[in-house]
Amino acid sequence: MRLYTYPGAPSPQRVEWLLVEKGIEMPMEKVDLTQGEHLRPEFRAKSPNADVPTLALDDGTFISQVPAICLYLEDRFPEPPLYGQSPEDRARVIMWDHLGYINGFRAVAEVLRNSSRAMQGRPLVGPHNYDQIPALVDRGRQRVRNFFNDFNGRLAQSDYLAGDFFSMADITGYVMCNFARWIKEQPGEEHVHLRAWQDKISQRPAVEKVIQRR
Ligand SMILES: N[C@@H](CCC(=O)N[C@@H](CS)C(=O)NCC(=O)O)C(=O)O
Repeated sequence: MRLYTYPGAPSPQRVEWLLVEKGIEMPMEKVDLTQGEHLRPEFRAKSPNADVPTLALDDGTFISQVPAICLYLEDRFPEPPLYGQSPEDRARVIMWDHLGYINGFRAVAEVLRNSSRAMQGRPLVGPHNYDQIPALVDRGRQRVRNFFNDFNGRLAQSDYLAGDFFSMADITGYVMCNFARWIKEQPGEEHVHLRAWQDKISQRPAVEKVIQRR
C-alpha cells in the first residue's frame, strides 16, 4: 500500500493519525497541492475528486475519501479499534466523525477558501473551478464558532465524542479544532469541556508525530 498525501493538510492528517495509532507503516508520496499536482491527469486517474489523501492498494485499486480509507484500514487492521466494539459504537463514531467533517472542516474551509488569494477559483475541493463567494466568509466564521459550541456541549456529556472510548471521531474533531487556527479561530475560555478534551487528546503520541511535525 501507498498513501498519497500532503503533509500538514487536515484531511491527510486524519489518515496519518490512524496509521500511527494502529502502528501501520507504508510509503507516503507527497502530492504538492501548491503546485497543482493533484489536478494533473496522472493523479486524477487515481483520485476522481482530485484530492488527498488517496490510498493505493497492492492490487492496483485506489481509494480516496477519508471515511472510505479509514474504514478499509480498520477492517484490515482491527487493533486497536478506532470505531468501537459494536455496530452501535461504529454508527456513533461515523456520526460524530461526519459532524466533525461537515461542521468543522467544511466551515473552516468555507472561510479559508473564499478569502485566500492563493485559492482564487478554488473555493471547493474537486476537479472543477468556481468563483469565490466573499459573503460566505462571515457565515463560515459563525459556523466555526457554532462547531466549538456544539462540540463543547457534546463533551459536557461524554468523555469522548462517540462515548466512553477514544475513536476516529476524536481524531477528526481534534484535527478540525487545529485546522481552525489557519483562520485564527480557537476554542475560548467558555469552551471548558472542549479544551479539557483537547488537553487529554494532545497527550497521545500521534499528536506530536502527525500534528506538531510541520
Ligand atoms: N472529502 C474529502 C476531502 C479531502 C480534502 O479536502 N483534501 C484536501 C486537502 S485537506 C485537498 O486535497 N485539496 C485539494 C485542493 O485544494 O484542491 C475526503 O474526505 O477525503
